[in-house]
Amino acid sequence: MSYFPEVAERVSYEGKGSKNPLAFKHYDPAKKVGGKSMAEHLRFAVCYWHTFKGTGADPFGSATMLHPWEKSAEPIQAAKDTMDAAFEFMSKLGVEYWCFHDRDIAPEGANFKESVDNLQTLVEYASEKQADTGIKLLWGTANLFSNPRYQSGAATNPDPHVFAYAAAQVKRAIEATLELGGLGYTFWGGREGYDTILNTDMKREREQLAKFLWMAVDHAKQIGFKGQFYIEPKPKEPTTHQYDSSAESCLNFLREFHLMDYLKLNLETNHATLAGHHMAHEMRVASDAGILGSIDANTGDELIGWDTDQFPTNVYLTTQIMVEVLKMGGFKTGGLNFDAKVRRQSHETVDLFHAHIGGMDAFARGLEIAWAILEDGRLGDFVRERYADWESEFGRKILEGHKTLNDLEDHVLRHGEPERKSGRQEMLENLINEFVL
Ligand code: XUL
Ligand code: CO
Repeated sequence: MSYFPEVAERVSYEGKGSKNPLAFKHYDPAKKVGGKSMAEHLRFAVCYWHTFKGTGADPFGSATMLHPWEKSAEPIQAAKDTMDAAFEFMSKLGVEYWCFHDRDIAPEGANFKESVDNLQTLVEYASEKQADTGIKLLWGTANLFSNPRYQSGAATNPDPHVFAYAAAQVKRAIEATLELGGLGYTFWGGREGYDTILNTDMKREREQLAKFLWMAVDHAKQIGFKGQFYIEPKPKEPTTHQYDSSAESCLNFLREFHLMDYLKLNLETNHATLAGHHMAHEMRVASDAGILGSIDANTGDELIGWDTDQFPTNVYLTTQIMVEVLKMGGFKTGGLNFDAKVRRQSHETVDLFHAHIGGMDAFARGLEIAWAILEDGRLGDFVRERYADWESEFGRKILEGHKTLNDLEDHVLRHGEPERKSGRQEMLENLINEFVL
């Protein structure tokens, strides 16, 4: 049985002139960009939660997407049907990776034991599907935010019983990820923050979160899970203030609790903009600290203030992202996970193909442009030249600690006013457009 009859075989690359909405115009998986294929550079992943479980519901209205794979009244059957649909979709799209939350793939049971059994049933089912299709798990995670028990947080809950529940759930989710050969495991602290500081002991809650992560690190060691752990920054929503609010706040947290060697960042574009930053800024922060791990590829809406999780189609954005990815030498364990959902009115299954094809094409084009910009070298040369005086004897001596404030005052008295130099912002924007346009 096919859930996606509108796409008969695998979506193919037809090139730029194609008018076929179900073909790639730029993403040619085998095409080499600087020695590596597009597929190897981009490492696309489909996210289970939006793509197969998303309903189109918003704060003003109920579901518009009634998926054919969720028709069965029997929850495990519905979960298996959803898994069939997922692997059919991913195979037809030609992506190599997927990502899931425990509660996306298997329904929560009447008690914890039943939830564990449900998860195990679906992990075994997924394992067969992975073997049949060759599709691999980029990362797994646990949903520690939907169930009412987590209303006041999971690891950061005032009640250690809830902490224990979340810990047990994470233990099982890491084990599921290990069983599926996952390359990574993500912690997004859905409700790890506060709604009001009036009822919150922030110091204690952050310490609890650190303890929780340390316990996960220890458990991973104990069971032989060698995948990469990530935390995913997001400043707000659902809570007023999330503790992992930005790349910089995550770095502060990881350094404070000595976790730098164990976690990298999974950065999401819409989360960056909610934090008041460009994605390129968040990526540079993580990359400079050596902990840029993976990307949740989406985008926000310029006019709506919440996390709209739209598919990325802006080539300027994908170019900036790929410049940072190439500069760090490419993904190691991470990839580009489409943590994105089709709009409420795009309720047909074919819309899922349009959305992913558009995102993949935008990133393929962004990759080519980014490669060309870096190969051209003028941008890098400009930045290097801008700081060249720090490589002079005078500059180096300051940084090496051989100059005092007295020495610098002498320098100013001797040399007077510094010469001002243009930052050349407009020239550089035009340079980028040479490649984008
Ligand atoms: C929420 C979000 C999550 C994480 C995984 O904004 O991005 O879907 O990616 O829990
Ligand atoms: Co995300």
